[in-house]
Amino acid sequence: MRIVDARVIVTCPGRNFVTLKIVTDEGVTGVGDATLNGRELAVAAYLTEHVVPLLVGRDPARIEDTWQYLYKGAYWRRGPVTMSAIAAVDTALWDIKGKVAGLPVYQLLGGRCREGVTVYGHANAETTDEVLVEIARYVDLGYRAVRVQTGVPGLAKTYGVSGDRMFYEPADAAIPTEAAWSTEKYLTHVPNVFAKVRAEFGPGLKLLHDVHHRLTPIEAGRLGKALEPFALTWMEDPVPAELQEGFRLLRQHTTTPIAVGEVFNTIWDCQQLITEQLIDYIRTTVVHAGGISHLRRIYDLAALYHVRSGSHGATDLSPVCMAAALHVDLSIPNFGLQEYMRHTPETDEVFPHAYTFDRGYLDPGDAPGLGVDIDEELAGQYPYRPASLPVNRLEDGTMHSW
Ligand code: KDG
Ligand code: MG
Repeated sequence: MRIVDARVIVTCPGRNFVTLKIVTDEGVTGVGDATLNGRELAVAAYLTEHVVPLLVGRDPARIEDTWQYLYKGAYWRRGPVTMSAIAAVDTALWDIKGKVAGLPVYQLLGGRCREGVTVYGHANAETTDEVLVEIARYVDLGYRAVRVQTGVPGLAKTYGVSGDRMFYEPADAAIPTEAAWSTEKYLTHVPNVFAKVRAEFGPGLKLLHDVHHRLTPIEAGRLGKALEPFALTWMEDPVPAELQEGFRLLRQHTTTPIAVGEVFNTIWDCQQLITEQLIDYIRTTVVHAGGISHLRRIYDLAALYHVRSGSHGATDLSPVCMAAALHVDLSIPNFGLQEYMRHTPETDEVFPHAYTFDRGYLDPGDAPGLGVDIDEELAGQYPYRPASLPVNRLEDGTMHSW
């Protein structure tokens, strides 16, 4: 079998997605997600100009060799653009391998390790009273784990709080919108929110919170300590993670579990975090961390060090990525949680998929391959729209982490 074509499809059914579709001479096709929020066209160009010409004529069965060829062959290693492009190829080749074998990809990865993939949803609202209502909505839908974000009194806009509650979309304008940030106001407010949430929902519900890289290690230590009585499942991205050794300081001050990794691209971004046991959950996922092959490598390393998976699953990761993530989630021994922000009906229509949600669990289904496709004709009706992620400044105007 040979690859005869590879198409890069950019579409915007409510938000932008980049998808690679690989076509073989026997008519079998595979899809891979290549979406990099706010930088979509960079990955589309990388694929179109530099990767697709190398794929035509190759044997689609040689997944690892193709990964190594694209990674080592570029000379310029790592980085979100390169790794998202490699991820798309890798994912599409696993899809083809599954279809050729007549098996869902999770069977090729070793089969089921659990009955379903436990997911967490996003409850968000301006006020604590409103967020209690939102959490109850997820509990009614059967969710066992909920991420909780609220507005911060005195700040006009806060990360993770959306007008449209189920479909949070931060990339809202061509030129980045600007928000103001105060660490002091935030640190005073958040423990009060979780005190009320825990009192209302009791000990059974898994609670999570995303700090979105905004604190220093010692500030994060203070927050983690203040949240200990409310037994969070994790505190996410407490600090910007370029400085892996910075987590040592935070770790000395709190037993609140730490999750990190949605912006990581390779195992090298989290090697120290994992091997020094500085984190509890690694949140890399298929599209931004080099595809199914490389993600498995990260999760295997993590398994040795008691670190569990917590794959990123925001709406800017397409249903193709979600499907691929579920096959990995189902088949690894050290699965923790899977983020599940629902896609809009328009997105779901462009990407017909076999995965289903039932009482807090997702299941990839048993269709051969990944069980997801792109309706190219429908995708063509939604042209690309420039959209950037926002930026964040301190109240005096200093640029801060978003
Ligand atoms: O594109 C950026 C989003 O994916 C990110 O802000 C979402 O932090 C996020 C999360 O945990 O889902
Ligand atoms: Mg996050």
